Amino acid sequence: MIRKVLIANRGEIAVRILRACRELDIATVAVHSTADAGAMHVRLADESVCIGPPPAARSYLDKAAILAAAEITGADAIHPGYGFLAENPEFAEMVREHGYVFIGPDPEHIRVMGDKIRAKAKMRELGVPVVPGSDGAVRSREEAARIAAEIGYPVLIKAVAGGGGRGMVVVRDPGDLPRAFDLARSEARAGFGDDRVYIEKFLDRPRHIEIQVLGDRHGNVVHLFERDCSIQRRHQKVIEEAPSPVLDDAARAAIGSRVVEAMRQLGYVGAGTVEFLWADGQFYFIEMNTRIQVEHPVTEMITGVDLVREQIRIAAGEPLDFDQDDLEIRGHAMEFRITAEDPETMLPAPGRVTAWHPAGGPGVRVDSHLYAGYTIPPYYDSLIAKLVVHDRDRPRCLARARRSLGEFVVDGTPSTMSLLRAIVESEQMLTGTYDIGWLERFLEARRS
Ligand code: MV4
Repeated sequence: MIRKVLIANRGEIAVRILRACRELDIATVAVHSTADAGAMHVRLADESVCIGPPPAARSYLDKAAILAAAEITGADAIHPGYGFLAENPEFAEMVREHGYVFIGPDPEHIRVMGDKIRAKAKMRELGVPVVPGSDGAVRSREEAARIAAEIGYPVLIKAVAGGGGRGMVVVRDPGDLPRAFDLARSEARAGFGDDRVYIEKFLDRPRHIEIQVLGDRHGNVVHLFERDCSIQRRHQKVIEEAPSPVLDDAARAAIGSRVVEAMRQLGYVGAGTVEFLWADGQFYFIEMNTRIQVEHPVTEMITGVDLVREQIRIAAGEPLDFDQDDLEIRGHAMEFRITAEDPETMLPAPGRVTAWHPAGGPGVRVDSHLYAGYTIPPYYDSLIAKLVVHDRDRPRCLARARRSLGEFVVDGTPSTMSLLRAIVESEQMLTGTYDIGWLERFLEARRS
């Protein structure tokens, strides 16, 4: 039985978790740095504990401080949110060792999926389609040349310890491979302290489509369809939508059932997201995220499932109270990430919110921790609000998005609002014919 949850996070996701707890009559403990003393999640929580100075390393990443706060307040469980310690297997183990429920997957699954080589090998073993490439790290130029010849050029050399697009080298010509292999290894050694690299077939202009799953402790696993996250800039997602404009029901059911079967065999518990590249009508697994994700609301809007509530219920040992046949896609949803950044340079632009008027009306949801007069601190990521819109179909959803972005006011700090307004007026957004590189090309064209 979970009676009190410590939320080991901040910002909009801390408010989101707090809301789910309140609806379950679960008491809430907020932890905060000195910079977040006046933050929304602190104001709304039943209790709060200051765990350190502003730097994340001294506060939201300080495992001992968080566990001490749980001890002081008598919390039963800890929800890590996303980012910070959400996918840190040592933290998940420490939480359990100290007698608290970790609201998340088993530490071993966090560990496996956090290693891209092990994750890919495990998914291939479980029958999930993966990008063709090397079977693990590649040790020599000769091995690299042999594998590249097998899978065909262009190929991508990826750093095992890389992530978020860092440590990737595209090779289009066999003559360039030896030098590219050495370059990738030296960059990986310098950048991540680990020079292991692996090779994959380079997929040109794919889409990024991810499948949401939930597994309970009674062997039940369901998928909650897909999210199309292809509109990204420098590996930061900007707009996500569900369902994807390119999938039909047959493709959706096929990949969904493959993923569910894999998660069932794995014995996965909790919320998870299996990420794919989609190209030429085929899915290729790239990564799995063992946490709730920023973009989870679009899935909630089309299925009616409260994913954070399900995380808490699963952690409390309760079975899912619905099965796959109960789930269906209702309408269409889009999420727009509003960040306190200069829209041109993408540099963080902290500051004081002088005017705050979130959009509203039918089918509009705003997940945010902002309020008028709030000062956005410079120490953390720049996400300030998620505008999530839903309607019966994609055209209506897009019209609602345009209307919502038009009325949304956040003044006092630069934001990406103007960028989002430009994107929703674009041809590619209208037709849904974008790929992972489209936004960069669109912005480049606007600048030139
Ligand atoms: C790829 C790829 C093309 N081919 N792998 C970027 C970071 C990590 N999520 C995997 N990434 C990619 N892996 C192969 N074999 C293109 C990307 C990629 C990307 C993937 C998803 C969303 C945005 C992206 C932006 C640039 C590159």
